[in-house]
Amino acid sequence: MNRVGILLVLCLMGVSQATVHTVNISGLTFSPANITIQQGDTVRWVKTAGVHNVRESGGGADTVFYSGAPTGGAFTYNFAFNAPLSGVFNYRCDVHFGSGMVGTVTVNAPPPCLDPTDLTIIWEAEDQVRLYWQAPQVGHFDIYSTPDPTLATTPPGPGWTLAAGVDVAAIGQATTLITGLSGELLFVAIQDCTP
Ligand SMILES: [Cu+2]
Repeated sequence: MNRVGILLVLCLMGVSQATVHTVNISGLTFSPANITIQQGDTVRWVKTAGVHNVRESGGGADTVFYSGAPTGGAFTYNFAFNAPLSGVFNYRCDVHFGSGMVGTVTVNAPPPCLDPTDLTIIWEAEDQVRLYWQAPQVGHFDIYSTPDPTLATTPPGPGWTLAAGVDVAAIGQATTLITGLSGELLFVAIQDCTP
């Protein structure tokens, strides 16, 4: 049998629900002082009293976030950590950082999406294929197959079969072997990139 293996790669970008994380400014502390959020989330600093502000500690013209000069009374300051922001952001109160009034926001970025050029399909036998990742990506990939080429534009749905689930746990190469195949097959790799 003359096999046809066509590999399609889809990256599912689900709708990620952005979350608002509240940091209370009370006394000489940010509470919680250290938080971890997902890229796209917002941090809301809430102050009810005292002369304080919020400034990302990098300082200078490239300061990522800054609530303005310290003021008394109440304020609410929101900052959305949208792409491409990621990593650890140190911040402080300009008045009281010497007394330890500092905090951090750690922003987790979603995993990079699968690049189709990093994935190849190799027929190793009549009934088995190896999918080969030259992968700078990590994450979980679901591999679906179908014998019906007319379904190629609508994967995965009715007529598609889950052939394998692959966890690529580290940057580098990864392969997976799918056996017990029959007929001409199309393959599709699905990565869920929803943060
Ligand atoms: Cu302060």
